Parts: sequence; structure tokens; C-alpha cells
Amino acid sequence: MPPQGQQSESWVLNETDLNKDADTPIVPPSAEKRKLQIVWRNVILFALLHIGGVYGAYLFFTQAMWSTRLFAVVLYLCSGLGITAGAHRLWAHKSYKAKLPLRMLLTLFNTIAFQDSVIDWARDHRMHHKYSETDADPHNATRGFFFSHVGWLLVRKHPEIKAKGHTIDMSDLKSDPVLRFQKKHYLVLMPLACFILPTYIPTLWGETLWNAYFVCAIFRYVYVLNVTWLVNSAAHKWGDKPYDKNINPVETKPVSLVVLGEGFHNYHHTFPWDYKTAELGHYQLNFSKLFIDFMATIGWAYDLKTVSTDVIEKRVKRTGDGSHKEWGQEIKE
Ligand code: ST9
Ligand code: ZN
Ligand code: ZN
Repeated sequence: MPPQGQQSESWVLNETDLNKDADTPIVPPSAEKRKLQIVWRNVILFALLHIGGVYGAYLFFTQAMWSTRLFAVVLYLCSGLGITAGAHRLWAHKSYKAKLPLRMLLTLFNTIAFQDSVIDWARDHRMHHKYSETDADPHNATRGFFFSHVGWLLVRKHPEIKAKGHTIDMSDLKSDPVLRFQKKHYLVLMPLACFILPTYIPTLWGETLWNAYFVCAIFRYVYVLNVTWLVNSAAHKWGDKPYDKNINPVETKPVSLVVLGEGFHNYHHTFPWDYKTAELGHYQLNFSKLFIDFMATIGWAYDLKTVSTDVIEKRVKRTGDGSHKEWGQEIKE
């Protein structure tokens, strides 16, 4: 339990905390007008990366060998799991626990995704939940689609993020030797995992270095980045709010399909400790749940947290927008 008088950690809220403060944003959604400090290095690098990504997509569909295409898809799924099952559900939210082999596997997958070290990713994400849609939220969606999608990575962070950052406890992740190792050696591990090996490996079955680089490294990386960013942009904008109509995050099935089950964002912001990040966890739209369930059957994942139907039903009836299939009708009547 947090010390008395202190805000509980909203990214690991449990059912006891739920009625107390889960639906009470600390600050109402807001974005102060300010002059953005553009980081031109990032603008140029992301522009070049995206041009390369489009070219890589062209090679993927027209010239790459079938085995290279398959390898790119495998890299997408593995690096995606490094974000969803790893950085997000395991580390940022602690929605389940993982034994050492799984933590090592997910750290490897996460490094392929190059979205910065897990410790840095989780710090920003905990801020995103705790100060959702205010200036202390790194990708504050009230600043618009572009800002929450990629713009926030092109400018200096709002001073509020640095000012309020100290309220986020990261000691749990900083005490994990696997995560400390990843952060310490990130500048060696990341280029190897994200670019060099994905370029080299396809040459073993006869692919050209050129195709391998643009398809398996650049296109695959740009694709995974953009689908991840959709959770910050589209899933904070277009869709239903069956669990809490007072917040901006929404349920979006099309996004969920490409982000391995992370598009049920109204549910996730309402019940952030659920390892499924969704109510029903349909397998076809929640590959990450399937992965975590499999890891649980072999004993590598345990203490999976979820939410009881009773709690969900009460919440839907109290704060939902009426779009919930089972209990929404009662709100409309
Ligand atoms: C990328 C990340 O793309 C994407 C994250 C997406 C999250 C999505 C979440 C959605 C849910 C999950 C769905 C997953 C779906 C996945 C599907 C997959 C198929 N707290 O950052 P700096 C302080 S990364 C506390 O440099 P600047 C701190 O003192 C792409 N304090 O700020 C820090 O120093 P240190 C690749 C904080 O200078 C200092 O400020 N990476 C916090 O304003 C400076 O921090 C890139 O392109 C905080 N949260 O620069 C790099 N934050 O770290 C892009 C900061 O030493 N980033 N402080 O403690 C940058 O270049 C810079 O960060 C910047 C800001 C220019 C954006
Ligand atoms: Zn989250
Ligand atoms: Zn969100």
C-alpha cells in the first residue's frame, strides 16, 4: 500500500483501489499552449526511416524471398510481444510475474523492437496512466492525433513530465538484473537485435543484403513502431467507451488485431492491472494473451491478474457509455 495521503500507483491499481480513485483523473484532460522545442535530429532520422520503410514495404511485396517475408513476420510478432507481453503487461503494469527464462526471452524480444530500454519505456508509460491526457503524460492525446502518434518523439518533453517524474517509483524494475543489463548495454544490444542480425540472418538462405536490410530491419521496424503508436493515437480517439465514458481511450478492434490485443484501450485504462488488457481476450485479437497463457502452462508465467465479472459489470453500469454488449442496454433504457 502507498504511504497515507499519497496517490496509489494507478498502473497497478487493484480491485480494492478501484472505487476509490480509478475513475478520478488526477488532473482533468488538458494541454497548455506552449512553444514546442523541435529536435531536428529526430525529425530527420524519422523522416529517413519512414522513406526507407515505404521502400522496404515495396520490396516485401514484390521482390523478397518467401522465407525472408516469413522471417519479417516472425520478427514482427516477437518484437511485438517484447512490447505487449514484456514492456507493457509484465513490466510497466506488473499484471503477471515471470520466471528468469521468460524475462530473458522478453528482454531479447523487446530489444528487437527498439523502443528504448524497458526501464525508460515503462517510466513513460506509468506517467501516461497516472497523468493521462495532461501535460505530464508524455504522449498527451489532447494535443491531437499527430502529437500522440509520433510528434511527442520529435520535441523536448514538457517540463511537467520531468517535474512530476519523481512521483513514479521505478525501483522494482531497476532492481531486476536483466533489465539493468539491457539498459546498460542498450547501445550495443539494440543495433545488433534490431538491425544487424535481422539483416544478416536472411543471407543464410540466399537473400540479398539489400532486401534483408530494407525488409527485415527497416520495414519491419517502421511497421511495428507505427502500429504501437496507433494505441496512443487512434485508440485514444475513435471507438466506444463501454467501461468509462469519462476518459478518452476507446475500444478499437481493427487496431487490436495489428497490436496483438492491445486495442481494447477503454478497458485497459479502466482496469490497467488485467494481464489480458481486455475483458474477453478473444484469442484471434489477443495474441499476447495466448502467449502469456502458454507461458503460464509451462510455468514460466504465474500470478496472472484479472478482474472479476462482477466488478466489470458494476463499472459498466456506473460509468459506461451504453455500448457494452451485455450490460450496455440497461444504461440506455
Ligand atoms: C518509441 C516509444 O517509439 C513508443 C512508446 C509507445 C507507447 C505505447 C503505449 C501503448 C500501450 C501498449 C501497446 C503496445 C502495442 C505494441 C504492439 C506491437 C506489435 N519520468 O527523454 P529525455 C527526465 S521509441 C521521469 O531525453 P528530452 C529524466 O531525468 C523509438 N523523468 O527528454 C531524463 O533523464 P534520464 C526509438 C523523466 O530531452 C530527462 O528527463 N527511440 C521522464 O525532453 C531527459 O529525458 C527514439 O526515437 C519520465 N517519464 O527528449 C528516441 N522522461 O533518462 C526518442 C524524461 O537520464 N526520444 N525524464 O533519467 C528522444 O529522442 C527524447 O526522449 C525526446 C525528448 C527528444 C523525445
Ligand atoms: Zn498501459
Ligand atoms: Zn493510453
